Amino acid sequence: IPTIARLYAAGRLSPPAAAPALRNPSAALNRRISLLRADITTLPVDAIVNAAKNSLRGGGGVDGAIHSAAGRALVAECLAMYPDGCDTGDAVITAGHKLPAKHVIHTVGPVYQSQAASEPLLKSCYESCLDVAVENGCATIAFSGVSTGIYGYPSEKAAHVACRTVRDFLEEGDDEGKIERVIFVTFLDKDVNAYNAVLPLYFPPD
Ligand code: AR6
Repeated sequence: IPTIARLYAAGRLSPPAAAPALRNPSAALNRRISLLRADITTLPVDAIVNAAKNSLRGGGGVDGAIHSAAGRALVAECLAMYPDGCDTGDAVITAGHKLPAKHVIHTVGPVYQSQAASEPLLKSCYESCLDVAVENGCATIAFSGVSTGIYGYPSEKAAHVACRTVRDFLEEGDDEGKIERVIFVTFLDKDVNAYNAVLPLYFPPD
C-alpha cells in the first residue's frame, strides 16, 4: 500500500488547492499516511476500523461487510466482551477472525445533525480508535469513512475531521511512536473526491 509521499512523487495525488493552515507544515508524516480506495475487508493490516452501531450487533454498510467477511464469531465476541455495546464517539477492539486484518476496532460515529453537534463526536471516534490501536500494539490501522454512509455525515466535512485529528495525534506524539501507518480507505466516488481535495490540506507535500 503506497504512502501519500509516493502518491505525490508519482503525480497520483495533487498538492493542496488552497494554502494549508498548519502549525508545523513538515511533510515528514507523509511517509506514515496512505490513501486507498478499497474494500476494507480485504486489507492485511493490524486493525481495520468498523463504523458500527451502539449495540455492536452488526448492520448494513461497512459494518455488514466486515461481519460477513469475519464470520459469526465476530458478533459473538462483540456480545461477550462488550455486552453494553459501545457509546457514540468511543471505540472497542476485537479479533479479526476470518478477516486478513488481525483486529477490528469498532467505533460508533454520530448520526449527522449539525457540524456543531456532530464534529466533537466524530473527532472523538478517531481519537478513541487511535488510542485503542496504541494500547493494543496495532502499528497499521485502516479507517473507513465513519458516519459518512447511513449516518449521513457530509463526506468533505468528515474528511476534514479525520485528517485533522490524525495529523494532530501523530504530530503530538500521542501514538508514543507506535503507529507506523494510517490508511484512509475510501469506497464511493464521493469519498474519493472528498479525500483527494481535503487530505492534501493536512498532509501537503514538501
Ligand atoms: N469497505 C470500505 N468502505 C466501505 C465499505 C467497504 N466494504 N462499505 C461501505 N463503505 P456506513 P455509517 C463506506 O453506512 O454512516 C450500519 O448499519 C461507505 O461508503 O457503513 O457510520 C451500522 O450498523 C461510507 O463511506 O456507516 C450503523 O447502524 C463508510 O463506509 C450505521 O450503518 C461508512 O458508511 C453506521 O453508519
